[in-house]
Amino acid sequence: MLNIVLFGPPGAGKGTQAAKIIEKYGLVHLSTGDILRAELAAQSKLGLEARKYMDKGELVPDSVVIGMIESKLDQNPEAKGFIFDGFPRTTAQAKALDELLSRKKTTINLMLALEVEKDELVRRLQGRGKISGRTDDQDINIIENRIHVYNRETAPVIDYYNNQGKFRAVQGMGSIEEIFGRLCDAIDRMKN
Ligand code: B4P
Repeated sequence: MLNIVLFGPPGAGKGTQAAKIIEKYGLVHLSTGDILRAELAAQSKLGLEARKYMDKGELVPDSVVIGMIESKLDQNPEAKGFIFDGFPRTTAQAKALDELLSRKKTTINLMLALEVEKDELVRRLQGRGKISGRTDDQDINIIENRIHVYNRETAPVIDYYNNQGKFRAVQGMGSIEEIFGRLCDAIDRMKN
């Protein structure tokens, strides 16, 4: 199996690049942001609970997202591999993911971390906010808080994978195709 964590701050291009990677490598896409937004649209109990955090730019509690990932892994027993997009976002989530995968006799092969300057993150998120209707992209205070929460709670996940020798930094500035090329190079180097 090929299991990749696609990592980076809000607006780094995780969702954009994940769509291209799954097409090229035939992996299953697991985006906690997408799953949470689907729950929100369905007005499920989980979605209504998650909204309280997402609307402030805070992280949804670990127990909620870990449970979501576990059920998605169970729903895809034949997968060639997974791309984890926006997960793990805390060290507790990273540890839980390792445990879930080891029960399935597999592991994370690579963590690809997109590096993008803060001004560009804000520009991209505000751009998306104008067309997507996502409320968390439309308010500069929420965007600033998401970046702050990333630096405080999510960036330490880099150390977790670096200690396992799985962390690769990828320049996330430039065109979508240029960045995709860099990600593919890193994946192909790891496979060969
Ligand atoms: P996510 O859905 O993961 O939101 P994101 O980080 O903003 O998305 P992403 O990084 O994929 O967007 P992209 O750059 O592709 O999370 C939303 C919320 O859900 C979180 O704030 C949190 O509350 C909650 N949540 C999710 N997962 C969680 C977890 N594990 N634990 C707890 N809470 C969790 O796209 C941004 C824009 O940039 C797009 O418009 C795109 O077109 C554009 N873009 C991309 N690449 C570009 C490029 N190279 N040049 C120019 N524009 C580009």
